[in-house]
Amino acid sequence: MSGLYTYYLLLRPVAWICFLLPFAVGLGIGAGEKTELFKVFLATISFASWMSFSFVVNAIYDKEVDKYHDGRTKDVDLSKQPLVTGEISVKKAQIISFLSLLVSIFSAYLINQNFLIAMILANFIGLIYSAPPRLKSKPIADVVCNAAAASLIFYAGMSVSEYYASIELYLAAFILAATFYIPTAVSDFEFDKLVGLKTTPVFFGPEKTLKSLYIFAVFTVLLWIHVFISSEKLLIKILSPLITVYTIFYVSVVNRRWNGRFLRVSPNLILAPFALISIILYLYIFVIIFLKVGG
Ligand code: GPP
Ligand code: MG
Repeated sequence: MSGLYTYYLLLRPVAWICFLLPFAVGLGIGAGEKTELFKVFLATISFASWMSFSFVVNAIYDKEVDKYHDGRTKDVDLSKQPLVTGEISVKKAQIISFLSLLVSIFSAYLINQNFLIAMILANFIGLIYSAPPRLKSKPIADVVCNAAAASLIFYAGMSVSEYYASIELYLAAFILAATFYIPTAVSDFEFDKLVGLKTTPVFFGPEKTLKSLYIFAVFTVLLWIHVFISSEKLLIKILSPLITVYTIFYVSVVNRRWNGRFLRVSPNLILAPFALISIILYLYIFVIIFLKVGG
């Protein structure tokens, strides 16, 4: 196995796409007069280092459970992650995670105070999600951690340009993130149950958890319709109908894939559209910056 691939399995950059989307949407919504190319660059470094920190900490604390993974429904086969195979030592992984944390916080410090606070909190959630109190193994807390992390990184994205939205937008982001996260937790159900992780679907049962998804979806759709009506931002006007339609599509696909015993949804159902929209948003941000410089 090549050295680079070992680090790919440790850092899992493809899985970062889940959080890149809310970050890029935040950057995009904030983009305007105050946006600076250098700050967008630094913020992206801070984002990537936060993800690196969170995933390396996750690999360290999941070392004993990941070895039982069957390789399905994930971005990588976790049983081949380098702490399980011994290719990277725990000590080395700890050093990588610590350096990632330092880079994430230091680059955030160079941007502004609100961005720094958001990144400190995001890194803190990344830590307690996997390390004791290990919220990933506590019902509801696992969903709250992921939804809170997505909302925080969304806020962080906007704060790069010192743009701040009304509370409903953060709430809409939180509920949306929970709606998208829950099915991924249900598809992990068999594995999590096997290794003794008390995630939301393990605690409530996968069927009940999937049923709750309808309620989450209704709230998501209502909140994004409200956001669409109340916001004057063109980008929000464009994104909210897309979000509403994709939420309905996603929830209906997920429910059709449930076979009464387990859920198999391809991670690409999230990763592909999230990656595409993130790329478009970065291009949009560059256009805004260059128009500003030119004009
Ligand atoms: C992997 O968790 C997910 C993360 C490390 C990201 C969480 C980051 C936050 C800031 C909340 P997992 O162990 O539950 O899933 P997997 O089985 O894919 O490793
Ligand atoms: Mg893990």
